[in-house]
Amino acid sequence: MDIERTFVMVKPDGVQRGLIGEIISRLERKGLKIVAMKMMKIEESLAKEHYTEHKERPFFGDLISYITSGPVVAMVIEGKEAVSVVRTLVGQTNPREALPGTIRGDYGIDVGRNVIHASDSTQSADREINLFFKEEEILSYSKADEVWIYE
Ligand code: IDP
Ligand code: MG
Repeated sequence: MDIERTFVMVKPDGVQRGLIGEIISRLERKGLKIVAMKMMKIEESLAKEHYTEHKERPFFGDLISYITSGPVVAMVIEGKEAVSVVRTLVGQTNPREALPGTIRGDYGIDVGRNVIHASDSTQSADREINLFFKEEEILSYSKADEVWIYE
């Protein structure tokens, strides 16, 4: 089975708007497994490292202010093809273009307030997981429902 790990984060707007539970519920109900999770305030240096691919973009400064503006909930999510499965649940970057039924489609309007982050590839996932979590913070365990989720 193609079990992958991906990095997911409820962004400061998601926390402030009381959407932590809603977002985690959607990931759980899909059948994904949470293998690490913490609430934290992102330091500017970590924010810049996390979003380094966007450092030349005009919105970079606003993005760093946004992501460091309040607590976030960072997670490592595991499952079969978890990277693309979670990106599908999250929806398009611009919430106005994201389909209803996706997290951004249901909960956002502006691209600079799009509620959630999820890694876009397995390489990004590895990089982002290593930025936010130590190896010992990521748990390996079986869930009782696995046999009902995977054939
Ligand atoms: P993603 O979060 O869907 O992977 P990216 O293109 O990697 O989208 O952009 C990272 C984040 O930067 C977005 O989630 C959004 O918060 C912000 N962002 C992207 N494009 C814009 C923009 O044009 N204006 C303002 N913020 C943007
Ligand atoms: Mg991205």
